[in-house]
Amino acid sequence: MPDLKLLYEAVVNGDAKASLAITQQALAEGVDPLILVNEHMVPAMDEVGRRFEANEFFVPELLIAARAMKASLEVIRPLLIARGDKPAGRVAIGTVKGDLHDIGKNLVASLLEGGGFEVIDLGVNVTPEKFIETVNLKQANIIAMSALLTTTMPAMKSTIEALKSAGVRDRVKVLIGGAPITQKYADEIGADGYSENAVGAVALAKKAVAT
Ligand code: B12
Repeated sequence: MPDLKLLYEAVVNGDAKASLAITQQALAEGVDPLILVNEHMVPAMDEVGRRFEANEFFVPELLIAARAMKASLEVIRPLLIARGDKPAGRVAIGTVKGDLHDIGKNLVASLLEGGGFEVIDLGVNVTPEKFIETVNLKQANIIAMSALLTTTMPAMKSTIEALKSAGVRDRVKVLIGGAPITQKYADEIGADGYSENAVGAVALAKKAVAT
């Protein structure tokens, strides 16, 4: 079994080659992919964020750490998706307008697929109009929005308002998440659910389609 502390270090140091190699070895030895993500890779990104705040890291370091995390997620993603069975609902997921962070959103998307949902991934910088179009044209019954910046959080509120103005708010459940989001904020803007992590997102989505 590889030393998984090295996975944490590989992500923090942006060593994509090492991150991928350790991930592949751990998976080959039967380590649960979610343990790799939740106990090693996500804490590594938190450390990267901490160093960025402390001016020890700058944007290039964030980028190479993200690249290392993505290299590992490429091999983990199919395994998470393979856990699912029949579609439980159709989710339109995206990172809100103005925001380019997609690692957390991609993880949520993979776990939702693994949880049996059909996922339409709209990518990053998604406008309210795009969400509405997906509800209308693709009959999505859940909208999942991600935001990582305090400055882009208000785009969640504008999207919910735009859904109301377009007359489709009652056709969808709206779930939100991302590092700066809280339950209090979700309540304030009238979202139907919030979770602080991707595993919780699946539970939320299941609850949303059951009600
Ligand atoms: C990697 C990173 C980047 C990368 C992103 C690469 C990519 N492809 O995503 C790059 C370099 C591009 C970047 C850019 C910037 N970043 Co940045 N970034 C980060 C960093 C280090 C990690 C984010 C991450 O991937 N975390 C790991 C994932 C797995 O966690 P997560 O996204 O939170 O997702 C989990 C949960 O939140 C939840 N979740 C997420 N979405 C959803 C959705 C739903 C529906 C649900 C239910 C749950 C859920 O589940 C996920 C899995 O468990 C964070 C620090 C941090 N710890 O958050 C800063 C951070 C978010 N960035 C920050 C900043 C300031 C920026 C820049 C403005 C920097 C600059 N000066 O240019 C730009 C903004 C660009 C833009 N317009 O978006 C700040 C934000 C501060 C603030 N309060 O707003 C942070 C917090 C760093 C810091 N501590 O200062 N960044």
